[in-house]
Amino acid sequence: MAQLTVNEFKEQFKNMILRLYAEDVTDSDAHQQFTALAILLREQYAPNLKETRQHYENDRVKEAYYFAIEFLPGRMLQTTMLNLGLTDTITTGLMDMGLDVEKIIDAEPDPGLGNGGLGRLGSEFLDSAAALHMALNGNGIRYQYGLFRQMFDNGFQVEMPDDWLRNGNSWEVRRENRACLVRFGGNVWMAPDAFGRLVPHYENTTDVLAVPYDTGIVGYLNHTVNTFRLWSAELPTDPSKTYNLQQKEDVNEITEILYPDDSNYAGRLLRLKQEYFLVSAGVQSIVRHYRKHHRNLNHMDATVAIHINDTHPAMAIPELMRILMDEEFMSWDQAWALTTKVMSYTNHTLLVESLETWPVDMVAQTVPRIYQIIQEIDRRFRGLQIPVYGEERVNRCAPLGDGVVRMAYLAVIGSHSVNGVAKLHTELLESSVLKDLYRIFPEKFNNKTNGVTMRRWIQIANPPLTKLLDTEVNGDWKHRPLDIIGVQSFAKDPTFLKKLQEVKAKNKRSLAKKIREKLDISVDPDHAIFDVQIKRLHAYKRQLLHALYIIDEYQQIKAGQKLAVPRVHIFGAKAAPSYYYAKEIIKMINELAKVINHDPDVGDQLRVIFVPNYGVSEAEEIIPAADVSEQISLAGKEASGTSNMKLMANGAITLATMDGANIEIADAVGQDNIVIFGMTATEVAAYTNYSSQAIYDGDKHLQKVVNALVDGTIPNIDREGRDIYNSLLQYNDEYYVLADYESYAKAQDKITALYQDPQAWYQMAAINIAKSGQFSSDLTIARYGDDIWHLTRDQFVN
Ligand code: GPK
Repeated sequence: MAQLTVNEFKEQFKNMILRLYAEDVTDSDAHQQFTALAILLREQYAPNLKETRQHYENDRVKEAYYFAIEFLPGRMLQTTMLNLGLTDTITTGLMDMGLDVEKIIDAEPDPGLGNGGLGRLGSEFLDSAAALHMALNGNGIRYQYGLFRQMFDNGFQVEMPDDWLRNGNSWEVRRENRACLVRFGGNVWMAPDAFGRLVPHYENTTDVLAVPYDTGIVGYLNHTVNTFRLWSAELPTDPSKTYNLQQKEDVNEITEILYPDDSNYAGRLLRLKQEYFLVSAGVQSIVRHYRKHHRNLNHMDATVAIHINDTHPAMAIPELMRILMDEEFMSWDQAWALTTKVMSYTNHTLLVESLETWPVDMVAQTVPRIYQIIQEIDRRFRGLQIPVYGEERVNRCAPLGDGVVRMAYLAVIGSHSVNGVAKLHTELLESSVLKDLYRIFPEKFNNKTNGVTMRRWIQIANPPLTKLLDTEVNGDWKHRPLDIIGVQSFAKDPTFLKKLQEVKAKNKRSLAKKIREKLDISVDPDHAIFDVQIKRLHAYKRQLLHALYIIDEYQQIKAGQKLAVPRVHIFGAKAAPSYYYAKEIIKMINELAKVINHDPDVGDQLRVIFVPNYGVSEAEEIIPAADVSEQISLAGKEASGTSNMKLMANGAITLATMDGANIEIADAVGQDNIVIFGMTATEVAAYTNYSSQAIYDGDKHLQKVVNALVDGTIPNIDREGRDIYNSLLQYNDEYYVLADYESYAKAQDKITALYQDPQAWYQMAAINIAKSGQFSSDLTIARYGDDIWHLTRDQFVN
């Protein structure tokens, strides 16, 4: 761990500003100050990064590589200071010099290299693994443009490019000396080489140079610094070749943009190229690294594990097969045995529309050798399994079928471990989405419920709560997340609960201040319930259900009733640019917000805040201030959810359907400390004769609420209101919003009732915090390490 006094830091910082910008600190701006700090911190941990690498290499430590097409690292300044134990030294130093620490923190771009939960989970895992001395490396794509910046124009979502690298990235190190060539297209045929071995011959391929950029992932107060590697596509440097403009563009575009679609499969050629680019570069570099110390790859599984995060990197399987056979001359059987031992796969979704299937022609043309190998995997799978399980079942779950490559099936067949991300999700994979393969390979399937890193979501996002836990709770919750259970012993202690209430009040005031400054809307932090729904905008997540309840409240106010407790409804959500319906919901909520926030009849009773550009940094501001956590997806649709865990850890009460990890949260806190509503997954599955019209016809109250979409209550949404209304009635309400409405409204009323007894409310909050330890990603990643990758780690974890 770094040792640095405040004075030494100030000296080093001033020198850094001078060296970088030839300026005095007093003349520098926040961005320069951030850059200087980042470089200074990088220098601090560089020796540990080197030593960690050497330790893994020299001591033959098994390393796992987490392949993911998305990561959402969040800003890294505060986490790095925290993990190096330098937060106090540096903030004191900066304040001594009269600098604005908050402004410096805000000057760091928040890398949007992912869409939502899936990308964020990968980054949480890297943070947790480093904290536990686990050798886990990240492998991803260095998108030049991250997820679009969202703005609202007249209530409509507008997407702006996220040029996050504009001012450079001080955390990364370009390592051109470790670049690899990735081959696309052309023709390939098998023919004997000079030794008579059957090897592929290629012609007319397009070769792309994959250049890695490495960032250190600093372990929490330990010596471990792991590597997070992002690949960038460039033209090969071969001086004998020239390229025209089109060729240059074709190469550059591979890592130019992140696909902005969450849980929705687009089937575009460029995406296929991104996927192969990532896995080919990543697998090649792993093999090359391994080969430094080994004469052959025969026992690679002893020190290498490759994890396929969702199906996007599933071509890692045929890519490793390719290298083992074509370059290392292994037999198919030996290569296959090794590949399946090295590979493991996590599924993140139950939505059929998000399961990747690539047209065979596209795969054959883009990565011809990989396609040949997939064909052989398919042929052998059929040959082996049809005699046992029959043609019908095997046809249903083979890697090739209906003219497409079925990536999830390929991933299951080529891995030794397949996991879902919450108990219910894993059960549903086994019983529905992957049931045929579960029948064949039951031993591969296991559950790993998601987790979140309390370092970012409590220690950094919520300093007042951190302080309270530090002073009141025994044990070492920062190292042993389960120790946070200590809060439970205060759940009936009025003094503690009062303090917890003050913590929440403080966070709500800070958020209210930011809302006023940035959005020019006043909210009342001292009386209102802060009711939060933050996640991607998706029909299955049912932001619409929440919005209908807001309409309901508004109509009550207009009818002359007073809300028992004022409410501030806070949304944060980006919609995929091509997801028309989701964008209509955004427009509708924004217009609803406009009417409500400006209606004098409403007074202070109701506010609707749609925070633009929701991302990791916005989450850090919102989550500590939340009273209510909306987790209201249609049961059976949300694989896990992770904002549910972050919010409970910050003392919000979960308002939820029995979906994803909500079920495990309910089990942990007990029915008295969570508000559950709506149909269960089993009830939804059994509900075959659903008629939204019948529900509407039978419920006068609901009719009035739904009609507000089309009767002018909300201005400026002629088209959107009509489309949403039609989705509910004409198209029979695919996500059962109306079916769950009554139950949801009752649950909301229950929240209002509970909130009026502060002692009871903060007792629930305390129990939620106390039980949140089991959702720490430290525990989750330890289970991946123990059960799937077989990594060693520090013993210091519950
Ligand atoms: C799942 F399939 C996908 C996807 O493409 N993107 C994404 O963010 C999410 N997810 C799930 O929707 C969440 O329920 C889950 O908590 C998260 O992945 C992490 O597993």
